[in-house]
Amino acid sequence: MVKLYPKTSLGMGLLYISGAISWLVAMGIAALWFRTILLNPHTNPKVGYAISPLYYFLVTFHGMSAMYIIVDDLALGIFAYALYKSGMSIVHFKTLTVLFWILNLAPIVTFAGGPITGWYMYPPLALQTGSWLVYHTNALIGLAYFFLFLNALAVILSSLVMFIDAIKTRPKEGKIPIFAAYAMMFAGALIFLTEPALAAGELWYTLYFWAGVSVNPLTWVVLFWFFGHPVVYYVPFTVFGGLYALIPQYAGRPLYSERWARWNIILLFTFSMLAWVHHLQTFPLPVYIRAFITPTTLILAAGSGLTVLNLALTIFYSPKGYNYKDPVGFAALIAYIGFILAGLQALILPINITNIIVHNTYYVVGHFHLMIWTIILVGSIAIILDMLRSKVGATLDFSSLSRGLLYAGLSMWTVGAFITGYTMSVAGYLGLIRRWDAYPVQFQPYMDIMTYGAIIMGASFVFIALPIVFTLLRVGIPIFWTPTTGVTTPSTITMNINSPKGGSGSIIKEIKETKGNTLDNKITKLK
Ligand SMILES: [Cu+2]
Repeated sequence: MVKLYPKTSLGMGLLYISGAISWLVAMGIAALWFRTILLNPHTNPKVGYAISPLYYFLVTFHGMSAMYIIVDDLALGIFAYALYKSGMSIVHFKTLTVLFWILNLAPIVTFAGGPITGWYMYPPLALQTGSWLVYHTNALIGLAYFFLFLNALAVILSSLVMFIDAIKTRPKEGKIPIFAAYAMMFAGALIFLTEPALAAGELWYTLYFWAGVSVNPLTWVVLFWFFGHPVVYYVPFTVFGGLYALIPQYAGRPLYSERWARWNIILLFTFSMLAWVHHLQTFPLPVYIRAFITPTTLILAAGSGLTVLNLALTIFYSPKGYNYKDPVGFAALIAYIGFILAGLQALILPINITNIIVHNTYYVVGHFHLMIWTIILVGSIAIILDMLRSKVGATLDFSSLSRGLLYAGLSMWTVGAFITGYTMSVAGYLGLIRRWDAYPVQFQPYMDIMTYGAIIMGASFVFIALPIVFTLLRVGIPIFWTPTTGVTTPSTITMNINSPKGGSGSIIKEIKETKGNTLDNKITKLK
């Protein structure tokens, strides 16, 4: 069961993951709700635009809960697990638990005010009382921004504390394992270096409402995107670390090139903080800045390409073939293939000449949702399933019911995601602008398909969530988990020692687990 005050690294990981799942459900409901609104293009002036404020609130809630809460919960939860899996550990359990609750609960005060500012909160609209459905006084809107500031502060401190704990418990000899190394850089350093820009902006807005401090719109935009671009990498690049650990396990061989994977950290880390300028493409930028946008973004894409190639070669040179029949192996593979398809779709975006065709349209929405639905969500699910396996211990494994729900759910999810994502892309290419509830009627068939795809995804999410949530709540364990007999089946005997379950693999796994737990225990005792 998830402990509200965990004392192990694995428990801390599961706490943050539970936060992510809770908010994911809320933001998913918001998405289905505004998708239902979009089934009607509200273009009839007689009817008026009465539903627009609700639509814009749901869109804002959707974006804010994703970017300010869920991605951080997921990245930090995976970070804690990466430490556990690498024989490292969290040290500051009490601090991180308090930070977890601030991170997750503070934004409720903001949402209660009914913001329709969009998650990027651009001035001057976000500084007008009319941009809030419930809060209408300076004091209350200042409070709403202050609680967002507290959320950002908790994110920064969580990543910093976990990073420090990782350094404290790093292996005495040899390199930091690749999973933990990625987590340290992308769920640790990247967060505490870029999130302060958001925190500063939010504090600035608070002071605007509470003390009349003036806000410079262009400075806001620069501050915001210095955070707003890297934030999209908090989870994917941390998940890369997880895939570097999981895919070799299911391919039954070591990673094709660990050296590439390590060098790639430097490339991804540097360029993820340079590429944000591409968010200013509709600003009247000088040519040299435009010339900066395309290569920085494409070099970053090349770093992702290197990850893809490294994993492809690992799968291709697998001695016994990739084990996609395991739910974790299956999810990792879907995340990987989805990432390639979602990445290719995006290549025209950073190029100045082609960006103009699709800028601010559903094409962009299609791009980042395909990324979110594959590498971020399915990639995290692969890691979460692996976490659950570590949690229940080597004597239990997914039951046939769990496997059925996970395969069906993940397949259905992927089908829905590609229907919705590619329809978004096509509609965007044809000129459908983002964030319109009163959109031109000729786009209605596309909107309908997107909504039906989203409903498929919503339904499939229930399939995937059932075994995960029940295990986290420690309900129905005998239904979702069956004992591993300990008798090795022929297929597992011949597999690599890192085989995910059964046979010799389970012994190795048990040793690893004991190692992780002992370290956790030692640290708890030390405190
Ligand atoms: Cu960007």
